[in-house]
Amino acid sequence: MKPNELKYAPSLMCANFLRLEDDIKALEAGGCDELHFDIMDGSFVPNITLGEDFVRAVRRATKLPFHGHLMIQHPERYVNRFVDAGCTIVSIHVEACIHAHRVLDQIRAAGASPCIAINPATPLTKLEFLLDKADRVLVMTVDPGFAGQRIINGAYERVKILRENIEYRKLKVDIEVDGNIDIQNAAILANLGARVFVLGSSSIFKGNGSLEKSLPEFRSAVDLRRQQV
Ligand code: S6P
Ligand code: MG
Repeated sequence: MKPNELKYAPSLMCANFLRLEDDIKALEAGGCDELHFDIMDGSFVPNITLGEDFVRAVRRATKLPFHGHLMIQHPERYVNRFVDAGCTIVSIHVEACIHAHRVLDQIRAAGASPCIAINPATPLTKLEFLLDKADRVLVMTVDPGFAGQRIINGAYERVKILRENIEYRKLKVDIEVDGNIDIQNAAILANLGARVFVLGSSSIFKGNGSLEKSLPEFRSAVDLRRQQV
């Protein structure tokens, strides 16, 4: 990613499944950078959501990068299946796998970009010896499991600390934030160092407007708001 570039990743869990193909085309027309797939197993998180068949079906509709956010225990069992289905970026949770180095290597060997995800209550020090294995950190700004939650305030400080650590170590790792990303939160988090933003029911999927318009409007609104926060 270019140093100051911001990317937006609509979360398909928040989309209207009855008109998914039209909405994906609208998101593409609106300048969408990548699509975010929330994969939940009913164990690591209470909810059960999308699976590999869903990813495979959406892959037939677009060439956009796909980020599979695996909220599942022992994700090493499923990494290759989700890459085969079309994921080009795969996140595993630091809380969900015992041998995280091996799983990040597994993701890269499978041909995808490895990302490490971390819950709001997990100390950032858990990432210390993993950062050089990942292209990206997915900082959860809510406890994962559901859309429509409120941001946990510690998220801001966590992004700041993480960015400083990455810069100090001269690593090439992007920070992505996920959960209750609205214009205000995105602007603050962008100024603190976040570069990729998951968009759900707090932003472009709120209401029933045109996604082709709401995505570029959100992008412009964040750019403007960053000068005020
Ligand atoms: C949450 C999941 C997220 C949500 C997204 C929803 O467990 O990882 O990706 O889909 O956060 O967005 P919002 O705006 O409803 O929080
Ligand atoms: Mg997610």
